Amino acid sequence: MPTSAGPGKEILIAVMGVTGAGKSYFIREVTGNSGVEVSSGLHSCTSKVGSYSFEHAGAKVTLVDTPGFNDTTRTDSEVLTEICDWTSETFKENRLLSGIIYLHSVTNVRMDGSSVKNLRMFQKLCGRGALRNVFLTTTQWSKVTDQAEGEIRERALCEERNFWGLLIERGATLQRFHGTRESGLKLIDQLMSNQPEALDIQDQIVTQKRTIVETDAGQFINAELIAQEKKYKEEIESLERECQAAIKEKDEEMRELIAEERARAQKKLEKAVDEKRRLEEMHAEEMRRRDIEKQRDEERRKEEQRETQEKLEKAEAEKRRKEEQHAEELRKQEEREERRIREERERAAAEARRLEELHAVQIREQQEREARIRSEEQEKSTADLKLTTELHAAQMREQQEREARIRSEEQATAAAERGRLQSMNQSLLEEIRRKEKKRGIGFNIGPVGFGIDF
Ligand SMILES: Nc1nc2c(ncn2[C@@H]2O[C@H](COP(=O)(O)OP(=O)(O)O)[C@@H](O)[C@H]2O)c(=O)[nH]1
Ligand SMILES: [Mg+2]
Repeated sequence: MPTSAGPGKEILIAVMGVTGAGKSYFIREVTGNSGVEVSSGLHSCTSKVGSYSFEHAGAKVTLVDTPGFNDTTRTDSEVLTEICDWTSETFKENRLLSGIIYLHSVTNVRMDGSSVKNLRMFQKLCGRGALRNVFLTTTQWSKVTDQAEGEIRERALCEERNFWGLLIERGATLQRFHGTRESGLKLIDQLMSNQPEALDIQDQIVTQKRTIVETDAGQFINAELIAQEKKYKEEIESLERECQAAIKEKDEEMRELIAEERARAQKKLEKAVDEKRRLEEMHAEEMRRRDIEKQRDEERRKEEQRETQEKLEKAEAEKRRKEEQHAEELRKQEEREERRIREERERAAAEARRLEELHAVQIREQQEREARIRSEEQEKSTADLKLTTELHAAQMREQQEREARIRSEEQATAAAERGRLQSMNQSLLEEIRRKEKKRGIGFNIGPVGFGIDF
């Protein structure tokens, strides 16, 4: 069962093979879409690429019907162009193929030229990378009367390296489609879990920007046409010679047969030449388109460059503006910061001043307090001193008075003593005088020279 499919996911599967292989039949059976046109004869119905989607296993499965390179109504280059347009478009939309179912009718008794050419074209379109997503599928088994015969043909397809052998060696898988929806869904279920891959043609056209003629598939068609041109020219020359011989031999019947043959070869040659010319014109046209596209790309590139330059300049200007704005903001911020610091300093200075003043006031108060205390102490000590002095003075006075009193008392005592002594002396002198008088000697004794000092 598929694992990688999920809701909303698209599984893209291309159905390829020669006209008549059963591509449209397969798609109609699997999708159940009766609108898919299945051919009833040898003429092809699928001349254009057509997509048919249906819901399956929770995913949208899109089957893509492609024209074969043996289309009865279109040339190989037209078919290639049709396929290139579709593959390029889906590649640009990032829609890669999860699988390619390459159909081949098992009723084909042998590998005819168109089957081989178609397979070569398929190889060129697909490349080696996407081969692991390729189912080489045999169809129309119900039409084979002898199953064993069908199996022999299938085995021959796989064993022949020029046909499916090499592709199987390189990763493609052999499958069978039994003509029923169930059988078709079995194939799709196996492809759903594949890793989608790009085809070589998508890479060459979209990524490498080659023209269709320059792609491997385009080169293959071109080489085929050159080979055809050469082959038909040689065929015509040979028929020409045969015709001359018939004329020489006067074989009118043979000459007519050869002339018819030559006319057919001539027609084929003209067709090949025509297609080759168309291919060349297509190439020239594509080259012109590519040149115009290149020119447009160049102009777009220049325009983009100019726009990028403008954007760059704008971005530069914007950057400058932002830088200036930032610088301005920084400057303002710095100014704010400076102002804040200044204010802070001023506030701090004011606070310091206030504190100083407060301190000075406190000191002053302290000093005043101290001075007051000192003065009070001084006053007190002065008063004490005065008191002491007064006390001392009083004591001195008392002392002096006492001394004076004592002196005075002593003086008085001394004076009294002197008086007493003087009176004693007087008394003594009078005594002497009186005694002298009596003996008749008179002398005058004055106060004797002695005295008593105190
Ligand atoms: N029975 C049977 N017929 C088939 C099968 N595939 C294709 N056909 C018939 O083969 C013819 C060509 O088929 P178609 O799908 O148109 O081929 P296309 O050119 O590859 O698209 C048609 O008549 C189909 O009915 C098949 O698997 N079984
Ligand atoms: Mg068809």
